[in-house]
Amino acid sequence: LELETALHKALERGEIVLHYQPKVDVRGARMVGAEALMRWRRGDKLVPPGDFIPLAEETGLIVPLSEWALKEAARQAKIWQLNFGFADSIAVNLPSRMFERSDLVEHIHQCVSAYGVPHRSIQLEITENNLMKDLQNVIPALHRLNEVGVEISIDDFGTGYSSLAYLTTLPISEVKIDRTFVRDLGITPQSSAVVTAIIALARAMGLRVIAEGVETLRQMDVLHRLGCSLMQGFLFAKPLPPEEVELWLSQTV
Ligand code: G
Ligand code: G
Ligand code: NA
Ligand code: MN
Repeated sequence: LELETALHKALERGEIVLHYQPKVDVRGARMVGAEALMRWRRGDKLVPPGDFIPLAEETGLIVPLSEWALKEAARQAKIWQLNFGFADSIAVNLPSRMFERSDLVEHIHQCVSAYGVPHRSIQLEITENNLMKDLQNVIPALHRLNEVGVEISIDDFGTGYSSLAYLTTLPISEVKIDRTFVRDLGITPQSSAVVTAIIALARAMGLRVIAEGVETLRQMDVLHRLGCSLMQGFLFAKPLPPEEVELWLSQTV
């Protein structure tokens, strides 16, 4: 309960911040977007999301936290657009609770309008498991988001049990190959079989495919050879405070 109260106050006091992990196109080593990841500045410590997101999910605080993250991402997109000609999107992770809300699309509309950025400046990541867990609420939301130009990326792809035939009917733009498959690339033949299949599936469905958790040159090479050139991972950059992302933006735009 103490942590719950502290987290609630943290949001009010502006102690929650977003860090951003660049998404890279290895053809040309260009940054092509970024994923926003929450941090809690608690005193002189930076609390990682693993230490407070689960509690936020249990208590429902994840809803105001996510609403704040959407607004903050729109604000950051505007700054980068103005100062660096940033034309890509910032991805925000959305828990399934946010898809239960009938006003999700309206809230996103308000966030982008408040800062005067296009809807495509915000991308949403939803995990494959959350997607499949709540299709009834998620599907109508995906359609409405697609209509206004907010792209959806399926996070942790390959770890769930989605019906692939079913997925082809959803308005999604991108699948993110889960890091567990990336980790074992070049180590186990199964991982490259899975990655090959995901890339073929994404192609057939007309989706972008991005690999997360890329840590080594070897993983990068295998992915590139298999036809995946979009990547994210410690090999390129860890999640960075905005000032450090700006070093990337000033070099690559
Ligand atoms: O940044 P890090 O690797 O520590 O993130 C750990 C976990 O916390 C990841 O599963 C990530 O998706 C989740 N997470 C980080 N930021 C957010 C956020 O803004 N919203 C939600 N729902 N989850 C987040
Ligand atoms: O899928 P999810 O949204 O949980 O991914 C975000 C998390 O992944 C963050 O906690 C981030 O710090 C972590 N992450 C990002 N790049 C890498 C990487 O190359 N290796 C590992 N192990 N974790 C990573
Ligand atoms: Na994610
Ligand atoms: Mn993921």
